[in-house]
Amino acid sequence: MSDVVTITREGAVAIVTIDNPPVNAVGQAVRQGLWDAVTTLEPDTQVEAVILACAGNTFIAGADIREFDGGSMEPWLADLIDRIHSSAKPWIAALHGTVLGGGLETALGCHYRIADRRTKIGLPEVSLGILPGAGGTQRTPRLTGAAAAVQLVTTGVPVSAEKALEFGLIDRVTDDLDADTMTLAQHAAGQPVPRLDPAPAESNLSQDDWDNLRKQVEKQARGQLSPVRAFDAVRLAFETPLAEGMDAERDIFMELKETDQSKALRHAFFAERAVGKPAALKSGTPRDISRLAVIGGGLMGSGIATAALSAGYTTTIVEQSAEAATTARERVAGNLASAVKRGKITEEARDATLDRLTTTDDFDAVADADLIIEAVFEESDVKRAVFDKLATAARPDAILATNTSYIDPTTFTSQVPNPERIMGLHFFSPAHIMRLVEVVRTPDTHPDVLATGFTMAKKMRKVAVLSGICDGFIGNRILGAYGRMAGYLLEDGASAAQIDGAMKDFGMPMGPFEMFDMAGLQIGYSNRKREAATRDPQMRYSRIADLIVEDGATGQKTGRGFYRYEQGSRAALPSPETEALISAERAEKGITPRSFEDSEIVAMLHAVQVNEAAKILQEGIAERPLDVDVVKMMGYGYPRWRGGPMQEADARGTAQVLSTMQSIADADPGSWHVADLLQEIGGKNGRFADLNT
Ligand code: 3H9
Repeated sequence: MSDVVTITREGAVAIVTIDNPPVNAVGQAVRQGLWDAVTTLEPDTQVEAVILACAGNTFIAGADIREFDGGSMEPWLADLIDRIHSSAKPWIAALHGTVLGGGLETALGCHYRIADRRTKIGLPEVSLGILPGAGGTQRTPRLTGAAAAVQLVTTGVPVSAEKALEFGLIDRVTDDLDADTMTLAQHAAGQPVPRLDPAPAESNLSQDDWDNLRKQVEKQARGQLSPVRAFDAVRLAFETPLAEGMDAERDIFMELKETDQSKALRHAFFAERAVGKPAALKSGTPRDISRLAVIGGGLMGSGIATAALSAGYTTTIVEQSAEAATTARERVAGNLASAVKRGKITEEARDATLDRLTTTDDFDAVADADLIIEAVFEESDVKRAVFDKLATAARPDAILATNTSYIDPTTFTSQVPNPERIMGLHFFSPAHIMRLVEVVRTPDTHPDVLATGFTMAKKMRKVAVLSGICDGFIGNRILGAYGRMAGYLLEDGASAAQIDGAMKDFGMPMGPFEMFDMAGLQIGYSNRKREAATRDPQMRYSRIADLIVEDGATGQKTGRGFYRYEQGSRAALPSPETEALISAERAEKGITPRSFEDSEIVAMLHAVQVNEAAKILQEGIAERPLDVDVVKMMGYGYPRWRGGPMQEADARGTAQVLSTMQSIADADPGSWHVADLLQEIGGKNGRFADLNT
């Protein structure tokens, strides 16, 4: 008998139970166990129906993703599912939890599917850069028709049990899974077994319709291969018999599994889980916290409060005046209202959530908070004033977090008793939607405080990444190098449109200059003016952004920045004024504009990010390359299918990245210095991934 698959019996019904924590992934041992179960049950004349169920929180959540990097695949899942489907006895899949990927495919091989009402059902393979490889693309369309199959397979987004029922993917939804499954099995026992029609599925779509649908999928995929190939496989279900479609599906699966995209997406999956377990957290125990206070109810503060409330925390926003407090409440209510609109929460849930919010202008209201997040204006003096007040108003054991994108949290350690309770949190705007949080530790921060930050972030359904202290922490420091290189490229002859276009073709949602215009050029301008005195005189300084601001244009909001914008539109159009200004600046500096290949632009912008990240790693600001990758993917739009800059460096070859970086540094040694770690890894064409633990 297998360790992970057991058989019990109740009269003529056999119950096959998978018990493979944490998510009952259908790895080799489970496949073998099920294979053996079929072998045992098929000839057993006492058994007239079989229930397939799972122990624990969930039915099978998919194939075991760790096996994709090698290891034994036999027995192949598709063959196992075929055997189940060909069984002379009815198999009934009892679904609960998350029925995903190979889990759903296994259920589709059964003859009946019954699901607990809270079950989520889907085929998320495309988000791992593959496609359902065990019949999902062929059996789903035969049950649901074209539209639902295309949706399920190409988006990867799971649906509710009710929706799955409506699609025809399952037969029943129940509130009493065990009892109703047994009743169904008893009725089915000894009856003819219903089987899927192996003929091509039917749809009323013309060839043109299919071609147009493919174009849509391609557009949405933005360079990602798997949704498009998965679409092709679904289409085959309408053109070929089941067996042929299955063969084609297996071929595409094998092809996609080996692509850099799939490797990057699998890396992203595991990296997003590994960031929550940095070594520095091992000695920390999260504290119990239930009451949060947020100082400042602006866009950031109200976003953070919305996330805190949604995570179940009782939350108080402290503002400077009663009016501002009211506005903060309205902001939170607005955020929750849009969540209702998007179908994320019900109106009742919204009301219950808002009931846990207090807004006030009384600073002493922080007195009962377990954790206080300061989210006031990004100015040291403004934040310092808040910490002065916290020194007496907060409980001496309350955790104090400063939300900041650049300010060193140790600025405040001398101001409050017990500075080991201070940490930085860098939320991304809008804070109730963006999932990344950088948790910044000071040399004093107690491991329990860090662990609490991570637990709180998880409850808020965010992904926390640990960062040490440096200018811009992990994400913005790398962004700084990226922006600087983009500025030099512009000055040297590439146009903003070319640079942005190249980066969008690479997979970024927007290019650097569109991003600058969207964020507004004013803050960067003020920062640069403030830092002018301390700037390294050896470092090349591109004045173009400053000149644009001094010409009265500060980005999208004012209708002009690097681009021109028509009223009410975000479409970036060429700005003759800005272009003239750039030409004049090149002439003034004596730069003869040269042309760049898009691939050169991408390689240079990639290399400087990897170089900065390598410095961040060697300084211990980030623990592992995967921490950098997650920050860039979750906070800065780095395409998941490239897995982040470090994964991309491994895919391109670190020797190549080093060589690009070396040329950049050789051409302008005042501005660039090759990181020792990049020298070391690139010098032997090694992999950053080998530093991940
Ligand atoms: C597939 O099925 C291909 C097929 O078409 C067949 C082809 C032949 N494998 O996320 P959590 C681990 S592709 C291995 O924190 P949650 C995860 O790493 C697959 N490990 O929990 C973590 O480990 P650790 C299609 C897996 O409750 C632990 O389990 N399926 C797998 O927040 C807990 O995970 C998917 O893509 C796996 N399949 O969320 C589903 N799944 O503790 C992927 C999880 O060491 N999984 N682990 O960090 C998920 O979406 C979520 O894990 C799930 C649970 C929603 C199930």
